[in-house]
Amino acid sequence: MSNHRGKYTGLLICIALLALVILSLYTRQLKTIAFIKELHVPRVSTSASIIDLDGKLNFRARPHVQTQTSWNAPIMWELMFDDTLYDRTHKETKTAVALTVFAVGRYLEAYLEAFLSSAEEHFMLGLPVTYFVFTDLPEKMPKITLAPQRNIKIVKVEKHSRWQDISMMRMKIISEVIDTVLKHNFTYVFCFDVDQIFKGRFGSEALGESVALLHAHYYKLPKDQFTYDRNPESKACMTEGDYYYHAAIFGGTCEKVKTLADYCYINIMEDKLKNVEALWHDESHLNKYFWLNKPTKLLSPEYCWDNNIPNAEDIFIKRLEWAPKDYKKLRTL
Ligand code: 5GW
Ligand code: MN
Repeated sequence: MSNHRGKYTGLLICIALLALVILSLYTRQLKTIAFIKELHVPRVSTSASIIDLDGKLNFRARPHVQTQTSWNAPIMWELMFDDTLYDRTHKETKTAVALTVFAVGRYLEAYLEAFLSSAEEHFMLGLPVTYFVFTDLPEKMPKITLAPQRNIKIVKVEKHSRWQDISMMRMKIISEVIDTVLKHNFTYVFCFDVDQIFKGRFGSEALGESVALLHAHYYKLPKDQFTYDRNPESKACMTEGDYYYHAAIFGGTCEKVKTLADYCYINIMEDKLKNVEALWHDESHLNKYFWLNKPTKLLSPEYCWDNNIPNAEDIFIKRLEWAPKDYKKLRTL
């Protein structure tokens, strides 16, 4: 009898917790959405159609690296693709791309200018691109000269006191901005860390329905060394996986990226209710998402290289590099 009652109480607590998550999601959402709605985005005529040229890739161009996954998604390495074919086709179909980037607190002055001005030299040149910059310091925005067909929108966000929360709240805000603005205006959205600098072409070959990045430090390591979350208490826990993906870049169609962001945010919140935090925060949840929902395209570490890695023989072109980090300066409030 008392055993029965215990079960009921457990069930009730679970329902109450879930209701709490949904309520908190909803009320917070209302606040940010009110703000995002004020964003005026000029409607570019964009096509909803997704272009798939990946069948034309040369999977044999790079014999020393893996160029395709077991589920037949391409892994993009230099020499595999014809960049002019991708660019021409995307221009013809009027593909429009949104890039989201967060620059909160000290990250704005430390990184944003170099990130944006290098993006103007290398990111999706020739296509309409709008940068969505999320910051708590809009008045400190650097002045960047933009090429025609390229725009910047600044969205003010709160500064969270714990740095783990800044990196986690990105998922919630990305989901909201896709739902309120991006899905009406852009075919694809790419989400970037700000602490990196473009150094080479990062072009339309990187576009796809659901795009993940191979982490530069792990792409050559055996699976048992991947730093997945292994704590069964966390929703991010995984005992097996395909690759170790880097959360510094992910992208895809608005619909797919919203699904990813919602998944990560809900699971982060559920962990929070249990006082659990995944090993590598949003990245752990992102890895779980891509294990359960296979990406349709993978980017090689040529798309996000760390120059501290001594052996770069597989890296024919550095398209984006990690910016140097001074953790002490950046992470003290
Ligand atoms: C600050 C301290 C610790 C962790 C994150 C932050 C932080 C991150 C911040 O104060 N402001 C900020 O805008 N961010 C955004 O979150 C940046 O876009 C940053 O690139 C991204 C992820 O944080 P990172 O780059 O410090 O994380 P790792 O995993 O690349 O070291
Ligand atoms: Mn980073």
